Amino acid sequence: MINLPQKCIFSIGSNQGDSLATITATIKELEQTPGLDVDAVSSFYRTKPVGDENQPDFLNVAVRVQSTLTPLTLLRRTQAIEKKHGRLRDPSRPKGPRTLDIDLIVIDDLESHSAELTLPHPAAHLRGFVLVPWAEIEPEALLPQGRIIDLINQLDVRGIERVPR
Ligand code: PH2
Ligand code: MG
Ligand code: MG
Repeated sequence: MINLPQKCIFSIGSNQGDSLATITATIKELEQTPGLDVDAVSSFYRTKPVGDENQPDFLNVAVRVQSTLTPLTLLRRTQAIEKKHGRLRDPSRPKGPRTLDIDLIVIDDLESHSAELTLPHPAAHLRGFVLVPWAEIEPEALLPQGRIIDLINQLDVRGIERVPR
């Protein structure tokens, strides 16, 4: 059987250590994954922490890939990259500081409600730090809740600043 490539969007975030270097290395590691091609990378954005406000600002980026891997293989790969970068986190702070977080936002129009993977990401439509970078590379993108550019208009995005290249 031939697997057709599927379009996937990743949201990458970091607010511990050298976030710029970590995210840049992560994008290279995604590129080096067999069965996966990175086809668009957004600008980097400095974003105010959401959820747990008592932590440093994040650096966030959106990455679009074409992949023939299964959703769980993709997830395992992102988890391995997170681990390699010493994903330090305090279990008592699920939305707290981290060296690297790679979230799978959508895979084509796939819906998943398994224990390991919910697709589309259940909070993506509420998070400016996911939608603003994503809209830069894919302004026409849709979520079940609507067009991402319309969703952004309903959010407070004042804490999100594009980092000049
Ligand atoms: N990630 C979180 C919690 N809060 N805030 C911003 N700005 N960016 C993130 O990537 C982020 C967050 C948990 O994954
Ligand atoms: Mg996250
Ligand atoms: Mg995550």
